[in-house]
Amino acid sequence: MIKLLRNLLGGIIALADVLTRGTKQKRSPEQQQAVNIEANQMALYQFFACPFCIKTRRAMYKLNLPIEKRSASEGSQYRTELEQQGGKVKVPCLRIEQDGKVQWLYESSEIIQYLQKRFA
Ligand SMILES: N[C@@H](CCC(=O)N[C@@H](CS)C(=O)NCC(=O)O)C(=O)O
Repeated sequence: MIKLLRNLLGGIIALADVLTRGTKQKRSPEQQQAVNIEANQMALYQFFACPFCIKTRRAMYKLNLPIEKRSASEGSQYRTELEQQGGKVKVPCLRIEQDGKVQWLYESSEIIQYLQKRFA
């Protein structure tokens, strides 16, 4: 029951987010292409209705970052990956691949700060 209410509330927040997102950051086609290539090296492990994930997805949208979203719902392959490779099942978590190394960044505020520093 609590889970259902939590998901319902999360769904409402997710809808409100989509309706109030505003505009994306604009770049030249060349700049955006370069950003897309970098974003391709990342993936966000998340739950659809988690408020911390919604906050993070909102920042990704505003920064115009086409980062793949991977649902870490129960029983999913991505949940197992997150637990085994990231170290714990907590979302959001940003998987960053760079120079042949993989980093798992937890905490919505840290993820947003990282993305703003790198792409804003
Ligand atoms: N301080 C964290 C909170 C993240 C958090 O509490 N995430 C919850 C979902 S809303 C979670 O992953 N819980 C583990 C689980 O449900 O298995 C952040 O800002 O990212």
